[in-house]
Amino acid sequence: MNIRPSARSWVPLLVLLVGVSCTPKRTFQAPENVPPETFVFVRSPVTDTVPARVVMHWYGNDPDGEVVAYRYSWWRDSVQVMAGTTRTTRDTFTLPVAGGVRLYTFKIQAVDDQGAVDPTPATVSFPMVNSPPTIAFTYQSLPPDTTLNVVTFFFELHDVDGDNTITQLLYRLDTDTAWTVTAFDSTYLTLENIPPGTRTVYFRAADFTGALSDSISFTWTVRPVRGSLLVILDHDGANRTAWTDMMIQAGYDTTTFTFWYLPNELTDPDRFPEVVRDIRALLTPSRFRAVFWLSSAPNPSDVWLNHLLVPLQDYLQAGGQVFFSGPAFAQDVDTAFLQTYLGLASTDTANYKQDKLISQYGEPRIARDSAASTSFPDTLTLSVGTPLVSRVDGFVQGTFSVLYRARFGLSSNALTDWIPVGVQKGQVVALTLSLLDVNGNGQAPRVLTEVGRGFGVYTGP
Ligand SMILES: [Ca+2]
Ligand SMILES: [Ca+2]
Repeated sequence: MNIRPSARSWVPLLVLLVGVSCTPKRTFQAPENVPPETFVFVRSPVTDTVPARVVMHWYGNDPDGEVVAYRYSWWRDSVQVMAGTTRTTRDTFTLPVAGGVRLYTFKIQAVDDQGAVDPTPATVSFPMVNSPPTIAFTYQSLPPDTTLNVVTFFFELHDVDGDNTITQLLYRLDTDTAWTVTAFDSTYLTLENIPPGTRTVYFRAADFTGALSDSISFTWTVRPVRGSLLVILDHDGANRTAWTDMMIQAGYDTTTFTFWYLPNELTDPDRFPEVVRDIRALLTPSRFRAVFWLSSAPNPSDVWLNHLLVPLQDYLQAGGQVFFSGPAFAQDVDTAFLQTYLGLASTDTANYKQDKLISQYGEPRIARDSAASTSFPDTLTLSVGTPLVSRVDGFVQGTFSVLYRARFGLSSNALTDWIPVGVQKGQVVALTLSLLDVNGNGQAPRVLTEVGRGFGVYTGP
């Protein structure tokens, strides 16, 4: 098998090469590069004027090569206001159109693969005008008729010249003498320290030229903040009177604490950011030394607590103190939160995840923990009085102090152990029962008294 050309087969090739080299030299004359040609059009409907934000389209042809880039420039009268180079054939431009109608010209030149620039730029001129932005409250985002002195508003803001040209949000309360101007960097605004009473607030938006939107307004009632204790009723508006009575029975003067009712409905996601913003602004130790977070809602997915753990953690880390009382407390609270703030053991977390804690219907018997090293009086007992028809959780292991233990007597597979249902670790006290449900012997209000005394917010006898 012959895999190499034989010596004889090279001969004609050599002759050919020699023959070429013998031909008289002739200068190769490359054809001159033809520059590209550019075309432009504006996609916006050009009526009398176009908005200050405009979409331009263009393209270029090069007869003897390729178009590799485009140089563009914007001119107002004879002044260049913007220029650049791009590889695209479409872009959106926002022109600094201030005041009235101004004539703008767009020039575009294709550049070919030889670096030649179209000597006859494509141009288009049209009158442009800036329009003021528009502002509206986000659908179904308005706060309730009555709030505390912190309220978050959410907005829909638009500008035909480009939403990114909106630069300022302005507001004015009826108690203000002038508009307050804030940099517009989000679609909500949290107002704090609002004076109590019937309030009206006005909002406007402004674009980068200072063009102002119409104003929108909202009127509502602001309740005063009282004392250094915040009592949050979570999904428990129906029991307002019962909780108020218990606070009074506990010895709290109604001027020494502030009620905050979290709305019963969790179903509207638009309300979430509002409540989260408001509670984040409200929950500072300098404003409230302690929080009683109370609920009788049996379904943990209904309560707000689980959705507000981040602001709660911030509050606790800043030195705040919290007492939780509710049947939903342990069922759905993030286990990392329970581990961090109540010392819940990881083994207990595993039990919890496997739903092996107390989670049965029936009537628990509740006892003070005799080994608890707390300031709670041993005589402070709790009793359900009537059978509970809600689930009750408990903790098995952790570094917490046990205030109360419970044992179920009615369930066929009742746990034999007395499981901790009231625990304390530092600045957090948690009772996995609603105090309203364990006042069978009339002692539940005293739990509020003792917890408040420990937190330094109880001012009664
Ligand atoms: Ca060319
Ligand atoms: Ca505008």
